[in-house]
Amino acid sequence: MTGIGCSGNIPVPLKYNIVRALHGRALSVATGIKLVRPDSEVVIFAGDGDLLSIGGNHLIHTIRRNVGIKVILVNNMLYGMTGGQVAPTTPMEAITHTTPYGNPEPPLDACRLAVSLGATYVAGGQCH
Ligand SMILES: Cc1ncc(C[n+]2csc(CCOP(=O)(O)OP(=O)(O)O)c2C)c(N)n1
Ligand SMILES: [Mg+2]
Repeated sequence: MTGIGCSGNIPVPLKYNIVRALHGRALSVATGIKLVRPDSEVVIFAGDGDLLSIGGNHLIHTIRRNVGIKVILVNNMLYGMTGGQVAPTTPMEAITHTTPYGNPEPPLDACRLAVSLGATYVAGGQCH
């Protein structure tokens, strides 16, 4: 499964069946696939905007339901595909196209959110 965003291109070269859902809805479509095909391995690649902003509601309830899917949240701390707008993960004071004077809002910690909702496995990493 992929969301819509730069990160949605990650699985494209892989030889798997790939479904692209509407921006923010990858979790819901993946839940449907897993329920219909419980023996399938369902993995989502999607961005921080996709999973935490427009799809934030779905993230909460997908974790709560624990249907057995894996989510790779690719956090580049903004909306990359649409040109670099502020996202819920953008650090405070960061300059983006929509925060030219610096982001006034504190960022959301996706790993802590997932742990608080009872996700069975949570890990975070950094690339430089
Ligand atoms: C319903 C809907 N709203 C808005 C958009 C426009 N849109 C496309 S990609 C994107 C944000 C992508 O950001 P992110 O999910 O963080 O992915 P990135 O490109 O940073 O990897 C938005 C808002 C859309 N395609 N569909
Ligand atoms: Mg992003």
